Amino acid sequence: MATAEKSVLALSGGVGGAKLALGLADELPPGELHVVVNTGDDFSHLGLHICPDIDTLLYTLSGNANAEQGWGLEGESWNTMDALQRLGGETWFRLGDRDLATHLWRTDRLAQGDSLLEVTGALATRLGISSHIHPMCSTPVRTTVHSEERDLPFQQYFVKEQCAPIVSGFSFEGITEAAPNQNVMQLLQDAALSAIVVCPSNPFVSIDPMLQIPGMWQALRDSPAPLVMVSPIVAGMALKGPAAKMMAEMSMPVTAQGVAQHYCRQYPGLVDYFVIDESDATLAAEIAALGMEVAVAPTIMKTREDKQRLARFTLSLVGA
Ligand code: FO1
Repeated sequence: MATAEKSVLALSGGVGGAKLALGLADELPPGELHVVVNTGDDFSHLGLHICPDIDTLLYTLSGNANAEQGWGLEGESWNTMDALQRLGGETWFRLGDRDLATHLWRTDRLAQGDSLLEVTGALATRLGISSHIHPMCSTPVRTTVHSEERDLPFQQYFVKEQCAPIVSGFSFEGITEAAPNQNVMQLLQDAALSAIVVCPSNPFVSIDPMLQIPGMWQALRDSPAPLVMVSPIVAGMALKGPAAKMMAEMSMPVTAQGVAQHYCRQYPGLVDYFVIDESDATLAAEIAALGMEVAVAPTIMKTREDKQRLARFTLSLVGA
């Protein structure tokens, strides 16, 4: 996939990452943003192929996301779930009536032999999205959460058990056989790529699955484009989701520095610039000692303007 135009590549999980992806899409000319998305949260449920992070990106970038809930579509109705409940079916994972259309359409297209890459591209086009959304790979990778008592499939941990089990680690079934999305690999070698932005997503269950696909993190490190990462931990709390709880349970410091240390240890030389929130400014020197340029900015994204401001900041850091 040769890109004549300039481009920026973002790595994103679901809600937190999609916020910055939206800011980047707003700030860049149409078609310049590429987003590689975690598929470790995907699962098969009620016979449907569900891709939560891809759908959060699709709905956010097309302006249809339920911002309050953090997942699914705005203005959703729940008639199917109500009917399913009456039948005694499984309703712990809430699929809205309109959201169901996405899962039905995707599942049908996959059954007809299309790849997840093709199906995702078609969904983005039909939703009027000019950015390019790339699933991290086409073959199934499934995140397993290891807790003290047992191992749990990701959605069971996250939704059914509301992140209550104490985690001791994670594994990604299918990762060793997974091949990185070739469109992403080509983009990483393209001179037109001006920046790689790692959005403030969960390091362990959103970003790690992407980086651990064989060859992926090394290709990101070796790309001529500089890599900017935005800390998902601000003032000892996660911007969204269970990242802080997971860090505490794995005896890691629950700080932006703890996040930086994780990436330094696992992926040496990957991160060029690490963006921390103003409230964490005192950590800058210690993080810089890990071998990254540290930049301080307001990173909490409540409004659309907050998202655009952080996007402009990350892009300006690398002159993109
Ligand atoms: N998250 C929930 O907390 N409860 C749900 O019932 C739920 C349903 C759901 C349906 C479709 C979809 O695409 C996402 C959904 N999510 C739900 C969100 C999702 O499980 C998580 O946000 C991600 O996997 C974590 O990034």
